[in-house]
Amino acid sequence: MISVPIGEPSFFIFHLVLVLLTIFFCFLGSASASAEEAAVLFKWKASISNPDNLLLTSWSLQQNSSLCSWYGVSCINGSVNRLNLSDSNINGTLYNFPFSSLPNLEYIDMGNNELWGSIPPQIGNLSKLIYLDLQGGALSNEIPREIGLLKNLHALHLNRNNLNGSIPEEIGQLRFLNDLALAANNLDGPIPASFDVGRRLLFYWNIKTD
Ligand SMILES: *[C@@H]1O[C@H](CO)[C@@H](O)[C@H](O)[C@H]1NC(C)=O
Ligand SMILES: *[C@@H]1O[C@H](CO)[C@@H](O)[C@H](O)[C@H]1NC(C)=O
Ligand SMILES: *[C@@H]1O[C@H](CO)[C@@H](O)[C@H](O)[C@H]1NC(C)=O
Ligand SMILES: *[C@@H]1O[C@H](CO)[C@@H](O)[C@H](O)[C@H]1NC(C)=O
Ligand SMILES: *[C@@H]1O[C@H](CO)[C@@H](O)[C@H](O)[C@H]1NC(C)=O
Ligand SMILES: CC(=O)N[C@H]1CO[C@H](CO)[C@@H](O)[C@@H]1O
Repeated sequence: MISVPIGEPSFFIFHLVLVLLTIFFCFLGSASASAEEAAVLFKWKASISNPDNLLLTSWSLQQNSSLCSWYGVSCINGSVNRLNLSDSNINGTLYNFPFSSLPNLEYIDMGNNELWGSIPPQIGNLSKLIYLDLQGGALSNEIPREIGLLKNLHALHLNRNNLNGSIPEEIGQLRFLNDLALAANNLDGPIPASFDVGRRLLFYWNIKTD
């Protein structure tokens, strides 16, 4: 007969099991989060005009490939925190970019590629975004007003594209923004009144403020 221990030892074992289960589910949680983020980023890669881009070879859903070691991807706790695809010869649009599925993304650097089409309004879903660089592409149409939802944004570089229309009023409400580059587009109209007077010209002329 096996005697089941009662009293303190079983209490201890109960707690041990609880701790182990917690660790297990945390691990499982972050593993499934990264599997989902890998799947949506892979889908975006498949949507670009040159998914065979050699720099993106590591972007694979094979078992031996892990999201956090993909080219240009940096993670915190298994979730994508930084995406740096600057100067990577990417020809494509942002229409399939998983803006709603990368909740921990803080830095996007996709400058100096062949990005075209418009900037989707879903960009406003990246609520933790601090840094957004889409300069040096062929992005067209207007800057979406949803950019004003990126409350943590410090730097916004959209210079050297084909953006048109007026600068959305909402940009003036981004209180941490101190580095705005909009030069070399087809933007027109006045600087929105929402920009505070001290920062106006500096912003317009694309100079960093502090
Ligand atoms: C980018 O892809 C489009 C569509 O496939 C193609 O027409 C265009 O020439 C490409 N641009 C460059 C610079 O390769
Ligand atoms: C993963 O496996 C595939 C197919 O077996 C192989 O071609 C690729 O080089 C491997 N990648 C890594 C990062 O080991
Ligand atoms: C990573 O996850 C652990 C456990 O959930 C948490 O305590 C820690 O603050 C997280 N680290 C960051 C940088 O978010
Ligand atoms: C992205 O990588 C380039 C080249 O390594 C580097 O110059 C740039 O500062 C990086 N951008 C960010 C936001 O880390
Ligand atoms: C911006 O450009 C697009 C096409 O490139 C055009 O349809 C649209 O009318 C332009 N918008 C403004 C405000 O000029
Ligand atoms: C999940 C989420 O925040 N979705 C939003 C993404 O952005 C679009 C366009 O702004 C909204 O309509 C969604 O509600």
